[in-house]
Amino acid sequence: MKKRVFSGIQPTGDLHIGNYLGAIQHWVKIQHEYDCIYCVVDLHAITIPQDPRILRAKTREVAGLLIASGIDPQIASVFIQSHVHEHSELTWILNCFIPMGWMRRMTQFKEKSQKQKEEVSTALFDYPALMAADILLYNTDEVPVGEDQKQHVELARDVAQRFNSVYGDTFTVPKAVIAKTGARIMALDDPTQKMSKSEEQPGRVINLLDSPDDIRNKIMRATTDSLREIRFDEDRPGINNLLVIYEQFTRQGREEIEGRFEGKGYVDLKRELAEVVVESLSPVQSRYRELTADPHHIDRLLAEGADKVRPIAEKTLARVRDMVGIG
Ligand code: ATP
Ligand code: LTN
Repeated sequence: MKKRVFSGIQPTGDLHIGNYLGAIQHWVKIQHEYDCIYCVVDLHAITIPQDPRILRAKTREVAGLLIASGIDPQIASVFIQSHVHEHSELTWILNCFIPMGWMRRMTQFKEKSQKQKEEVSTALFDYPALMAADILLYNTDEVPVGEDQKQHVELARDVAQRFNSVYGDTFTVPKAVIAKTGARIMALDDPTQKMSKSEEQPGRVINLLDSPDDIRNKIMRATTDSLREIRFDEDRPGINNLLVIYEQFTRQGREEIEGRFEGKGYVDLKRELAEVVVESLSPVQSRYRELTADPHHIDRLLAEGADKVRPIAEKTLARVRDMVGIG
């Protein structure tokens, strides 16, 4: 029996090379080894205000890009969170078992809510409970996520253990799997900030659907420093970030890369990196175009994805309802 992996991604903006290198590439790689379920989490997206038309379009775009990046819907399952109603229902039940104190410790809420102050939704506070429901519905063993989501996965783990100790074995206790270093891609114009989907500043982020010219322009304008040497060095975040992107796309060793650029200038590195990124994204972009040529095709794939995972969710929820004594 293969171990079950579950992960999710929010359709809250344009997917970028940080998402690709830090998460999607890894999801593609593990799909043969694990029983993988990948979810586009539209219910999480609406914890902050969204334009309905854009949300619907982005949800399909993100799913399409996951598949175009190499996630094979015949091998892994790809679906939209709101297509499986069990996510919402289990969230409510878990809410009844999560102490306020645990939720108050969640650092992401503190950061995100600062921007919106009193306007912030109740659901944003409850975001980790929905995430716990996502994970626990599918008897998940492992959850590949970035460092920033580790605390949420640990909450899911704590809830599973608490529920199991009250009612007897119900949930598989999941564990977070954090990708190794090098996976954190920084913004091109400010390498002290993470490259992020919700950024609107042009020049910051390389999106997976950017044209070759946009990619070249953004990389040529990326912030570096006034030194000369091309070397992996975390104290020089600009040049380090460009080298990490080069490393991640080419899969070459660090010494080999430093050797290649010895005696060369930043412009040479940027030119070569731009071509590497353009060439790496080109097959993803053409698969995406093929996949979306018929707009109904992706919807069919997503309906099939939901049909495939729904029975697992239904079974877990039926057991939970029974244990809790509702219905
Ligand atoms: P948002 O700005 O909406 O928080 P995001 O771009 O940070 O979006 P998430 O939806 O939070 O993206 O993340 C999806 C996946 O991509 C996660 O596994 C996350 O760790 C990974 N990821 C996001 N940004 C980066 C980045 N800059 N470098 C590496 N991995 C990243
Ligand atoms: N919160 C995550 C997305 C997410 C997720 C999940 C990840 C929602 N549900 C379940 C793993 C498992 C994020 O912002 N990256």
